[in-house]
Amino acid sequence: MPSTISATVYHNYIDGRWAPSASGSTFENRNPANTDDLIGVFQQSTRRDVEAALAAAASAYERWRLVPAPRRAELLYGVAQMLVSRKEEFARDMTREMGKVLNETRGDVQEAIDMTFYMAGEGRRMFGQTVPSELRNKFAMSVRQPLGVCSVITPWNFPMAIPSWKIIPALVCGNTVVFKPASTTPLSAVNFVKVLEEAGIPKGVVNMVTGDGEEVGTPLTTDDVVRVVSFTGSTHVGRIVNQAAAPGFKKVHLEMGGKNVIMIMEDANLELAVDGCLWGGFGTTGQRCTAASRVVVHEKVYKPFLEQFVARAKSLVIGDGLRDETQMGPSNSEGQLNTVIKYVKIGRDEGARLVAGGNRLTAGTHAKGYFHEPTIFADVNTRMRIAREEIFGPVVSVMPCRSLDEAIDIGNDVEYGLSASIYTQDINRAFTAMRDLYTGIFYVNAPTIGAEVHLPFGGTKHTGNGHREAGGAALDVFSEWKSIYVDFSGKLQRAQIDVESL
Ligand code: UN1
Repeated sequence: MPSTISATVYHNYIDGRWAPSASGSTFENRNPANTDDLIGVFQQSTRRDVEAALAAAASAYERWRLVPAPRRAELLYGVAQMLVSRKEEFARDMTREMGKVLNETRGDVQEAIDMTFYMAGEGRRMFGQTVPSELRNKFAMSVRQPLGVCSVITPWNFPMAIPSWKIIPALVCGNTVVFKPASTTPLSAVNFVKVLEEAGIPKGVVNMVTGDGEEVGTPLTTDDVVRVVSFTGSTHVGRIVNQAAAPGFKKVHLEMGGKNVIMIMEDANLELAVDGCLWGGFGTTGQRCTAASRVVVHEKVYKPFLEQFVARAKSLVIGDGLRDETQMGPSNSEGQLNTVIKYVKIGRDEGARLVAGGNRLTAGTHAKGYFHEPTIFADVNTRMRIAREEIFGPVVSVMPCRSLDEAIDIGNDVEYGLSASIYTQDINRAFTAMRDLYTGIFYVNAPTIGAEVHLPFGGTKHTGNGHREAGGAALDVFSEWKSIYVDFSGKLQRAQIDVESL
């Protein structure tokens, strides 16, 4: 192991100060494309650190909630502009710690920019309702109010975009935040929080605590001060978060797993569908919740589709995401790579036909990273675990079907419901699938990835718990309604009882 002595040490951000954890312990952040490359050393925080951060957030809330929303939004416009000017630097840092290729990390920072501009606009909207009262000389309206302290727990696959989806709408609505980033991508979190600090977000309004999921996550989901928990990650951990937060009746927003399907009909433009499956299946090394890990193909075009898909997957250039020629980077961590390896074995044991990849890459420039070949299993059926369980890696299961109805049945036959897509030229089929796939996101003639920030993002069934983030829907997570009645009649008027005669 190379020495850590010269590594940059990064701190927690609590009440406007960068400070080490009370524990005195740290953890290393290493490049998944080359584990000799030590990116930095981060704080292994304890419950005490989290409690300090929560106290800072609770105290800052009393001032921040009263700052007019358009003024809060002005600061956010500043945040967006700073992200624009530092996009390239942040993308490079992100590729180094997360592994995905530079074009994708640029997209990740861009998604944070888009979200921040969008939400800054909400500072002058955040519409409520004004409605007529049933009584004379009475005024009725609804307004959005903030909730208080929000815990934001985010994954490593979109290290800046996903934190922005949560932190920025929380702030524009007038809440304060304690943010726990994933332990394999804390540098992007530091970069983001530094921008918030430099843009003038007051102390205590945003706090960041790095460290272990359980040690840091438990107080974030149970402490009395917390009113909202917004979590993106696995369904397994999401259930723990939900149960931990339930006794305190916290508002819990969960964004969890996916087993997303691309359906290819016999009339589809096959070349376009192959492009979509490569991007949807192997983009971000398959590490998106929206990744297309299942492809259902009409039997009439099954063979030609598979030939093209396999040939194109085999020709993908795998390597360090910072190199121009790389098309697919490593898995984010050893644990993630081991999950991929485990599922490849499961697929083989289940009798699926391995038609591309299947191996870890360990030679030459791949020797020090978590690289794995893009892998395709053909002739998969719905009972196989590789067709049902989220792998979060470069493994795609291809399944034949005989009709649109069968494709839809297969598409829906998983516990998740995030994203789905259909390739067809037939508008009737497209609309039928659009209606009948029970997912939160649907695409026609495009893969399952590529959501834009101004529409709701989230899924059905075990993917979510009924909330959506992004777009106007994010405001529903980070605010709650207050209905207000103003009686200017000067007398007691009883709703439902004092009915006026005409
Ligand atoms: C995720 O997969 O965790 O729609 C987020 C997309 C991206 C966001 C994905 N804009 O694929």
